[in-house]
Amino acid sequence: MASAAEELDAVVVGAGFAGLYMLHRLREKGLSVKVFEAGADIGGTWYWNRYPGARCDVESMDYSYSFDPELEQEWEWTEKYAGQPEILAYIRHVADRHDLRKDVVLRTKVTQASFDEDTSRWIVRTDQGHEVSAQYCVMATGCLSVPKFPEVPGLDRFSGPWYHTGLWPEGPVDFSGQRLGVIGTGSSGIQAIPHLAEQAGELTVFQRTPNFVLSAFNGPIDQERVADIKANYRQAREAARNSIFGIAVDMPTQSALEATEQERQAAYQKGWDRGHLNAIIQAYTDLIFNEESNETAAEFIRAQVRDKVDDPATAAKLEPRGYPFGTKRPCLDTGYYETYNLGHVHLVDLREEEILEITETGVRTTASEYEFDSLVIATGFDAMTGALLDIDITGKADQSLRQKWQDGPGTYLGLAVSGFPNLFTITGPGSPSVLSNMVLSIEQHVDWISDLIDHVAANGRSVVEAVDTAEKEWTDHVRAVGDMTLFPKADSYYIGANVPGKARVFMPYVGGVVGYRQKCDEVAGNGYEGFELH
Ligand code: NA7
Repeated sequence: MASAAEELDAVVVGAGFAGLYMLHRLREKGLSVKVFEAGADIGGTWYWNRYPGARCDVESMDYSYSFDPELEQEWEWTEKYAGQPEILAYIRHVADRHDLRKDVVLRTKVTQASFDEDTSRWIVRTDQGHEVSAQYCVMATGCLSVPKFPEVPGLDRFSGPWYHTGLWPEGPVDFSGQRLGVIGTGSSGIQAIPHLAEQAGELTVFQRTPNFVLSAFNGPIDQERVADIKANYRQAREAARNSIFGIAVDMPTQSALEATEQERQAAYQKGWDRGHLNAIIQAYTDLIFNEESNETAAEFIRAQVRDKVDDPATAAKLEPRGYPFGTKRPCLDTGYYETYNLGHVHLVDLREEEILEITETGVRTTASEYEFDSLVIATGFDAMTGALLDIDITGKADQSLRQKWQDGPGTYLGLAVSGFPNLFTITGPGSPSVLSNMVLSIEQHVDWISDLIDHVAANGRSVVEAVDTAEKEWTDHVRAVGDMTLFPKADSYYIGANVPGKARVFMPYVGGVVGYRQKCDEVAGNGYEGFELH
């Protein structure tokens, strides 16, 4: 255990993709850094989400660090979309390669961070009794790291084992022959369900909102494509940086309504066959802005559902309706819809019957009582702000972040918060974050923060703080851009709708990775306008 008030240059909270790269960059400058990580190992999201079928929905060649060109060449991904074990192995490899583990304290949760105005330092405390004092505090806590549970009573009473997808145990879990219930059909549920169906004797899925599920067409990685990317990795990375979602795709030039029905079908089919999260949404310029255009893509996907699911009544329940395509994160699947053609897999539509409680033996709804041996809870996360507000963070004048963000998060560029000097949030609310290739956005944030820290030192100062007016202006801009799109029309975690009582505010910046990067570079180029140095 650390001695009381150990003095550091920086504390980083979280040892996932973001925290590990931040550690690397800060240590390169010769700063003393400690990373606190709640998990028993490094990896963040990829440590916790080890449910069967857990897989990235960004292609392996894109979802990887770019800062180490040798690593880029050496590492060999085996699949188009890497599974959780492979991504975790990659993160561990990077940590060993750069000797990062020695500064990571595992099994340790940061509980409190307070800015001491007398010393201009952060005092950070953990559940293991650490108390450290640091000039900088970097929150690399992840956007999807605080699990959300169903809002119905009784999970504690259920007599069988239950598992949240985001807190999956390390050891093997065997559902062979069991009566298994799954609550939730977001990416986690959709990835897990085909695997769970292989084991379970009877599998019952509780669906509240049907999702738009695109086929991943996953498989062994295309070696020709790998060779091509590796030969031109710098250009490939640059293209990704200059894209909307941090993944380079051909940019559309036409509105969906300008195309004929036949042209649209061909374009959507091409996007579908590509097996890619953004290929359909970026088939036309206006799918995310215009409901009528959006509906043409939505209907194309519904037709795929009808095609794949044998029973028309089940297909009708699975057809996504009630919100525009793309405004809740679409899912990439392997065999999801086909799973409902198996005789032992049942779908309960929670728009027809509501869950009232979880009982000792299963789930009771307004229509029926279902008995289970085990339950899988795939109900997602308190996204974007959950992990930040989980920590008791106090800035200047004893203002708490929880207080400040009561009506929704306000940040400058999603990176900094006024009143909280020398505190940075990697992929924080107000940055492209969950609407982008996270690894790419993480690298951009870490590099930018790292340059800002250099700037502070080069100016002989020790404190940097976002200016209140710059924060307000940026936060208004984030909302205004969100309002130009169809995103606010869905009850998504992007808008906090999945957590009862959470302020309904659109949190990620949807202006695109390329424009966001330009803005950050512009701010830096103008002497870090919107920040004050002390
Ligand atoms: P998501 O995408 O938030 O999905 C959670 C799912 O759980 C979704 O279908 C929810 O329905 C459902 N849910 C949530 N609460 C309940 C209750 N109380 N009752 C029934 N169903 C409920 O989380 P995931 O873990 O699947 O994916 C998170 C991200 O990981 C994903 O976006 C990718 O980036 C990877 P709802 O739609 O809210 O009606």
